[in-house]
Amino acid sequence: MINYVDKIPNNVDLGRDRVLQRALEHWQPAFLNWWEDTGPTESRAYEVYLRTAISVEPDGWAQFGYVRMPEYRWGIFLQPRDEQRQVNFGVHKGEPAWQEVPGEHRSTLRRIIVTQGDTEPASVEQQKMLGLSCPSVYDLRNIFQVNVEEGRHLWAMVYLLHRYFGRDGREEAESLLARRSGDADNPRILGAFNEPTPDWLAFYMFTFFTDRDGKFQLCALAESGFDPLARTCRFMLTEEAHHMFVGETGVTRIIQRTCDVMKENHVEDAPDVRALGVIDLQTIQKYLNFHYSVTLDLYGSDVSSNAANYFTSGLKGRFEETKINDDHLLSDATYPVSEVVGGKIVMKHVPALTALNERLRDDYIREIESGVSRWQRVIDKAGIPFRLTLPHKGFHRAIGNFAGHFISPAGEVLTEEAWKRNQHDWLPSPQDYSYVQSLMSGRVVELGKFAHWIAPPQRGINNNPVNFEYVRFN
Ligand code: BYC
Repeated sequence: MINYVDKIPNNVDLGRDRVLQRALEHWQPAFLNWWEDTGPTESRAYEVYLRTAISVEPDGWAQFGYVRMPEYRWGIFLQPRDEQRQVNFGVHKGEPAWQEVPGEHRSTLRRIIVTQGDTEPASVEQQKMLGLSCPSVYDLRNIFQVNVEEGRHLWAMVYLLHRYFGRDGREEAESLLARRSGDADNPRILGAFNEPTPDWLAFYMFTFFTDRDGKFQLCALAESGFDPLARTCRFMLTEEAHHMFVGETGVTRIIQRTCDVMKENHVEDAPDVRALGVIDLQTIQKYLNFHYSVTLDLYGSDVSSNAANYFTSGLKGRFEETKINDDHLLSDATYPVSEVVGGKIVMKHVPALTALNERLRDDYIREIESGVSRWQRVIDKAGIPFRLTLPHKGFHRAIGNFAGHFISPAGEVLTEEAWKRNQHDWLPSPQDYSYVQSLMSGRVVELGKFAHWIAPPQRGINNNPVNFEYVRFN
């Protein structure tokens, strides 16, 4: 069970280590200042119907109730320890899982933890303004739930930094509160986390695409031979599922609404659809292209010696590592990666050890494909002849073998000029963003009401009705 008596809720017996407890209690007000500064705008007094972790057991972790967000009980929750656990891959395979950081991997491990930790506050910063244009009280509650949990994920990484990395760890924990998404001088570490999330379509796409990178990266870290990292990631994954649900159902509801309006009014062309105040499917496709491509970059280079090193040293595994039937060393295996040679995309086989980023990206793409086909079903059911497609893996990439090349969504290698001529057919143009934002100029807060451009959800949260008072505005 979780200790809620201490200032910092935890299930790691924090009270036993006074020095650590004091260090974290020192970081806590800095975190609250950060939340005040960059958390959801104008939300301080709202009472939000939120879930809070009460136990890390799979069946009973969430308790729902009204909470003012600055009073949310952010804390440190790790999955219970399995005494028998071993390092399951790399050269240390078969050794007992590490309970302390192995000296030779200290800086690598710190870097992975910092990179993971950096994304969490970044996403809160990116979503700061969205409450002011929420399509319903139900959606407002969901974004706040996502935000407080990203805050908790930051706590999860900060705990590891403080507990296992001494002074360097404490300094890194401070820097996590100092960087800012999109800041010219002190930006967040990874590309996608410096992109704006300017509207709710972007938010749902982000939680569908980018939070799912979170899932796959956390799954890979949950395999880590460094046991405290594995255990904290396992618990984070239980929270991540709701974020992806918010994204997937949010986009589904937008598509549903658009299709309903198209059918009722017998219109198909984008300008006619827009004239009816909903988001045309072409614009949804462009948002999809954008979020998919910037998220693919988050997996790093296709061929990466960093990734090989993380694996060999037992720090970061593959997706579902222990379910894979091979030597877990990858000494002789190869893996296909693409590259652009002489204006053509060609496949080549490289040592699998160096292609682990690409492999994780491919695992991710498979899951994305099924999500997109669920969206497609809504369109098909409405009898509308429109196909949502995933662009080619090389489209609009800034990291890896495709960076610096100009690939169309269909996978043709183009000149820069040809690509630029078409880019606004593929990615949202300033006009597309303005149109979407014009629909979201104010917030909808009447209980049970939804903005014109989105369908209501099928059900509410925690068995409550859709028109439940999920946020009390006070
Ligand atoms: N943007 O060898 P390479 C989440 C850098 S999301 C900018 O390819 P590596 C969440 C790289 O740092 C999950 N820079 O990279 C979602 C390196 O820099 P240096 C977050 C990039 O190390 C929604 C250089 O390029 N977790 O949780 O194999 C809401 C060469 O890189 C990018 C993690 O990412 C980029 N996109 O792989 C909230 C897990 N990509 O050394 C939360 C931890 C690469 O030359 N991170 N670079 O200065 C990792 O495992 C690895 O750092 C990466 C990169 C997979 C990200």
